[in-house]
Amino acid sequence: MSLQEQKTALVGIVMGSDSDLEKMAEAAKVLEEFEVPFEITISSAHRSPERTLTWTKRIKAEGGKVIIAGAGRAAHLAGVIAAHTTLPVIGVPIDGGPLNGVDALYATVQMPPGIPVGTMAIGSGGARNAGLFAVQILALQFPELEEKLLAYKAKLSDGVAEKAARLQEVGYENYF
Ligand code: RP5
Repeated sequence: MSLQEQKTALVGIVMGSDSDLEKMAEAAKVLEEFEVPFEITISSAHRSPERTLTWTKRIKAEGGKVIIAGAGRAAHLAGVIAAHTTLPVIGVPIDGGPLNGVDALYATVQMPPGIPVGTMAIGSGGARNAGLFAVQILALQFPELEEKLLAYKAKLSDGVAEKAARLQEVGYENYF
């Protein structure tokens, strides 16, 4: 089945609270950019454990291939989800609390051996990378995503060259 024929979500995005949304929206933006069907919701490992479990099971049952989970503070969301599924789980530590996301980073990345969570950087940059990482996983199955990823990387590279060229505009000699 091609990506265009895909009717249900390939990626499930979940976050612990609506206070995470501003950061986690970056993951959603990437999936929109790459036209990957996804669904997004809020569920908490601590406040709504049953809802989290039901959502996790449903995503896989309906054909989801990757889960992105973002949470702040004692961020157990990605780890709990990983405990309940064989899908790859990408964790995003959110910098919402007084420890600026270092708490969430440790909670997300320090999984016990046996239950991996692919942990991204703290905050919106990590959420963006989570979206891209999900696309890279899906590109193994959908060749059109591989094409789009190559174009994306070429654009990134062009952007660097443009920035270097602008150094001349502010008086620096551009050697490369
Ligand atoms: C975590 O606690 C959530 O992921 C959020 O980052 C944090 C605070 O949640 P709220 O008190 O803003 O709802 O579980």
